[in-house]
Amino acid sequence: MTLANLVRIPNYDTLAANHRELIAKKNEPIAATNGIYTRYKNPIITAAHTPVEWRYDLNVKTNPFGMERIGMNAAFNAGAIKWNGKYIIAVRVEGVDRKSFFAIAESPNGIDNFEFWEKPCVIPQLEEPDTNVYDMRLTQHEDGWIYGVFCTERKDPQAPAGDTSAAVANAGIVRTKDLVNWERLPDLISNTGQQRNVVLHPEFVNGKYAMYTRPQDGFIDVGSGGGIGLGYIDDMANPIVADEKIIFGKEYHTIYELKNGLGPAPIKTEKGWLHQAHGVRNTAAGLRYTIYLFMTDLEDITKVTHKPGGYFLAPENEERVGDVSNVLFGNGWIADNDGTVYIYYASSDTRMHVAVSTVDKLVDYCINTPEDTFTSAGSVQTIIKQVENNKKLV
Ligand code: M1P
Repeated sequence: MTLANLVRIPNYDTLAANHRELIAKKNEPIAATNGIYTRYKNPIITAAHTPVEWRYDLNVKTNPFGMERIGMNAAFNAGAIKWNGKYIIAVRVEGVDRKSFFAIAESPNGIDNFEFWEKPCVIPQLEEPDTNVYDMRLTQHEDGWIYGVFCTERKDPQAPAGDTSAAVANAGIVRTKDLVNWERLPDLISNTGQQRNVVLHPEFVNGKYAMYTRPQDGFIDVGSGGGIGLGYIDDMANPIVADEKIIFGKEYHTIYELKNGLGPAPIKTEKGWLHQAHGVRNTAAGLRYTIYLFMTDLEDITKVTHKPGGYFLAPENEERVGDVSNVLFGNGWIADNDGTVYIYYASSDTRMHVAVSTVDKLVDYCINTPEDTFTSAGSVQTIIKQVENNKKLV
């Protein structure tokens, strides 16, 4: 018997063994595929992946029943980056207290064995502290920093006395060189109301930082705002976003009819910038979030060049159920040097998954998938055109 065995909660060995088993579990591709991407069977990160030490006081004197002291509710909406040869995700972990925070997890291969680093990220606070932070987008910028742009949420100071839920959302900004020490920069300064789903473009544009935005009138409702915007910042230490213009608006009777927002920073390809976004529509069962792709011009990043119709990824099977059901949300992907793309997406605000494709396939998908015609008759014509073309081949 070591001293640790005597003073540690008796169930520690079981907890640690189960945790190790979960992390070591191999993932496997799901056979059914549309040829565009391959989904994988197991979620890559869940609340159960958080370290035992975050959740349990291991001292038998202060925790005689070996009970969980700090519960974790969900692990989702992760930013991603390949760094020092490892597949890194900056996960939105949510405790049972409803507070989200960021924690880094890494994998040797991008599809399984994701393991959280020892401690969650410490995000320095501004004069007005964040009440809640979530959905970090990581951008390896050509200025040499890794930026994390996330949503910071605070109570709405204009809310009437009895309203204890109204909030104000804005973009918080941090930067780092090691993913451990984070320098906090001022929050985004924009003239377009609240902001969520804000993403930094990886390259300078005419010597300026380019920032994708998502202006909104209210906290949930985008109101007259909405759409994916793009504006420019001279200095990230004074992040005033100027010349903000909507480059991809919401549109009636589409999968982004109610609202949309950019996912991760775009991937540069020979044929243009490859973008991932989420689109939201309303249904009798509530909001439905799906993921879609589009491309913009290499030189003029305001110009959308390819708009494949419909969604790219939508919730399936168990992905459909969770804290906020019928939601797929993506804010992280990694394009490897060999062209493989790891698409990290969250289901129903609860857990993280991976789907794997390639740059070539995703570009082909964007260029050759028919666009939405915005009418049923148009959809029929799109199908008939393909059938007619196919007839020449059989
Ligand atoms: O609950 C679904 C998503 O809702 C928000 O996204 P959006 O701002 O586009 O509506 C975010 O809070 C996101 O975290 C969440 O997954």
